[in-house]
Formats: sequence, C-alpha cells, structure tokens
Amino acid sequence: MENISSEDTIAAIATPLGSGAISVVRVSGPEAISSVNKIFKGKKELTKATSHTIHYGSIVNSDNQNIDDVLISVFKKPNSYTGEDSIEISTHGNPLIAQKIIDLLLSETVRIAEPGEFTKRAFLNNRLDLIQAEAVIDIIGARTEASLRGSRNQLDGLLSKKVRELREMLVNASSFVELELDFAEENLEFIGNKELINKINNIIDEIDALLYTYSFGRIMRDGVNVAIVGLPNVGKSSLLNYILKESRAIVSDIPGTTRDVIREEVSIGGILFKLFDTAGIRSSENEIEKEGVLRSREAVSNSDIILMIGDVEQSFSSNLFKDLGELNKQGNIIKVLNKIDLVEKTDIKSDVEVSAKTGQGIEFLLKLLKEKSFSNNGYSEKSAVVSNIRHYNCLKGAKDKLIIAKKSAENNMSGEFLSVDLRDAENSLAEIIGTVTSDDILNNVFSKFCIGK
Ligand SMILES: Nc1nc2c(ncn2[C@@H]2O[C@H](COP(=O)(O)OP(=O)(O)OP(=O)(O)O)[C@@H](O)[C@H]2O)c(=O)[nH]1
Ligand SMILES: [Mg+2]
Repeated sequence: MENISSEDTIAAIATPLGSGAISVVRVSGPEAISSVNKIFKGKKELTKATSHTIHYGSIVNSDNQNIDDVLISVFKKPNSYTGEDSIEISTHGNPLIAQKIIDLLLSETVRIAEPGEFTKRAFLNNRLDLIQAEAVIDIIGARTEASLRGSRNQLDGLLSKKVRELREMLVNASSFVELELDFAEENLEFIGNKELINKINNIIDEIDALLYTYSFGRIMRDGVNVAIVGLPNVGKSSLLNYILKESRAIVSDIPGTTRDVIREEVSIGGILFKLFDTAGIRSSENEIEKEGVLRSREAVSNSDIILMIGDVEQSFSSNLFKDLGELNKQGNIIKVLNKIDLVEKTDIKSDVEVSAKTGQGIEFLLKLLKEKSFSNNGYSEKSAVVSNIRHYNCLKGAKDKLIIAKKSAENNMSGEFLSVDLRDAENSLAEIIGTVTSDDILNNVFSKFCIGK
C-alpha cells in the first residue's frame, strides 16, 4: 500500500478538553522532531535526542516568552505508535496551554490531525492491521469490563490471527485450482474434486463458527437492549428505578404516567444492559399517550430482550403478549409478575415473581436476564470473537462466495468459475484485516475516532 503519511506532519491534543493533571500534545511525521525543537528550550536539542527518551524544558513563543514547562517524549521511526518520528508533549493540564502549543506548531510545516489519523498512519505503516485499529476505538469506547476484555483480545490479534489462518486455507485451496488452469492443455489434475470440496467445506465451517460468535460479540461490545413493557400501572417504571437504584422515572398510581421512552444503562455482571422503560400499552384517545404507545412499540422492535411486566391485579394482557411476539421475532420474552408483596400467593403464571417495592425476586430476574443474553453460544475468553458488523459482513460475503464455488465444483464446472469465486472470497477476508481496502472503508473506519488518536 502506498505510504501516504510520508509528507505531512500532524499535531493534535490527545487528552480530553478539560482541566486535569496533564495535557498531552501529539505530533507525528517527518518534521515532528525538528518543528517541536524550534519552540523548545531545554538542555539538549531534540533533533539530537535518541529514541524513547524524555526531555525537560519549556515551550517558548517567537518573543521568547515561556508558554509552559513541559516534558517531551521522543520516539523515532519506525518504533513509534504511528511508525513515524513522533513527539508527545506533556504540559500542565490546561487545554489552553495545549492549544497554544498547537497554534505555535501550526505556524511551522505542521497541520492539525484528522480524527484517528495517528492510528491510520500506524495502520498504513503496518504497525497494526485494520482489525486492531478498530480495536483501538473499541478500547476507548468500552463501558464494561467484558467489552474492554473483548477489545483487548482484538488488539492482541486474536481475531486477526484467525482470519489470516482462514485466508491461508483459502489460498491453499485456490492454488490447486490455479495450477490446473495453468496446465489446462496437459489436462493434469492436481486435486480431486472431492478433496477440493472438502477443503472448501472446512473453510465454510470455520467461518460459520466465527459468524456464530457475533451474537455474543455484539453484546460484549454494544450491550443488550431490554424493553420494559406492559399494561399501564403494573410497575414498569418502579422496576427500572429499583434496578438502577435511583428514582430515575416518575412513578405514580395514575395509569399512563410514563409517556416517553426512558433509556438508562446499567452494568450487571460486567455486561452492559440498555434498559428502555416505556409507556404502558393501551388504546388511548390522548394524543401524547398515543405517541408514547407508538414509541413503546418501536422500543420493542429494537430490543434483544423484552421484559413483559404484569401485576397481581391486572395479570398479563394475553393480546398484548401475542402482539409483542409479532414485533420482536427473536421471541426473547421474560414474563415478570410484579407487586407480589400484595398477595400471599397467586395462580398467575410467569417466569419470575418480583416486587419493585420490596426488591423480592429482582436478583433472580437479573440472573434470567444474563442467561437470556447468552442463551445461544459457547463462548470462551481465549477464542476469537466477532463483535464488529463490518467484520461480520465481510465474513458473510466470503462464505457466500465459497458456497457458490462449492456448487461449481460439485457440478464439475470449469476451473475458471471456481477461481473467480475463490478469489472474491479471499478478497473479502483480506478486507477484514485491511490487506486490500478502498479509501471508503478506511475513511469510514477512522472517522469514528476522536482527534488525537
Ligand atoms: N405494592 C406494590 N406497589 C407497586 C409495586 N411496583 C409499583 N407499585 C406501585 O404501582 C403504581 C404504578 O407504578 P409505576 O411504576 O408508575 O407503573 P408503570 O407501569 O410505570 O405505569 P405507567 O407508566 O403509567 O404505564 C405506583 O403507585 C407504584 O408505587 C410493587 O412491587 N408493589
Ligand atoms: Mg411508567
């Protein structure tokens, strides 16, 4: 791949824009060291510094005014994050100082970095593959232990390694097909049809196993959407409040209290749950309530799990129950019977009996929630997991092509057909790691980064 990073030198503030102990300005590119050296006063010229050393001094403007005392880390290519000459300037933790330094630098041959450009350069200089670059965004964005561990594994190259293995298997299979094409005149056979089909089947199985991890991987990365729904007044908002341990939603004995969808996040056992408390579903003439009911239905169709709430007085509405099943095809419904504190015992059937008032049964409800989230997978921390929709789509694309190739082999079609589909499959896999990429893919990936990363 062309090394587009060799020309410009880029700079950005790498720390959040608030006051803190330190702020860090990052500079990378061929002029990184010399341009910082021009505004730096210390014991030693930075241009003479060896890689991986730290230098104390001050940043001065053109009038020789001291902007701040700083520590400067020097990294020389190729052993830096970006693979280029890089500098990190640690200043006192005021973003105004960092901004001032950026302004001074920009007057030199330095431009401001685009979002994710440091990591993009790391990718273009082969310091990371595309999966790992995406893992960097995920690490920064991770909000639970589980998603952090998942992205850590990804940055360590667990998924990259797996995809590379698949690609090698594929190259191996298609090399036989190519050989046969090369020697078509001699009519030589390098691999039996059966053996080729076997090889393709093996790869399809491996891809399937990876695709299978997505249901889990997505949950690790993005969390589980849970809609809390039911008739008015059964205690949906009370339940939300109890789980959050705060009085987030208004609770009252007037049916139709909640009109809007209330969204809150909570981490349970290291997994992120996004809870949606909704308006009680009933037919209403009130315009606001009608809109609320519409939004409830929308929350249901976007949810992974539905908490269908009933109470000991109104039970569950069986119509509503059928209706929700229609809206959410996965059918992950947990029937929760609330207000169990009001009765000695009940004949109403449910998956769990709770009281949002006393907390009875909530522990068990949370356990059910966790179990439902992971109902269909055999995940192990040490295996590669697909958590990114882009990776999922590429794998799916590779599989589709392999299925076509397999059919061609089964029907004894000419090797030319096979060869094209196998190559397309290979390209799909290469796209995941970033061996072949278009500018569109790259822009899309790196635009999700923050500035300075
Ligand atoms: N005794 C008892 N009362 C409860 C329980 N949960 C909720 N309530 C009461 O039931 C009433 C309705 O509670 P909400 O949480 O507002 O019910 P909701 O389902 O959100 O109602 P809408 O938003 O109107 O659809 C309030 O008076 C709550 O105090 C419970 O477990 N036990
Ligand atoms: Mg409510």
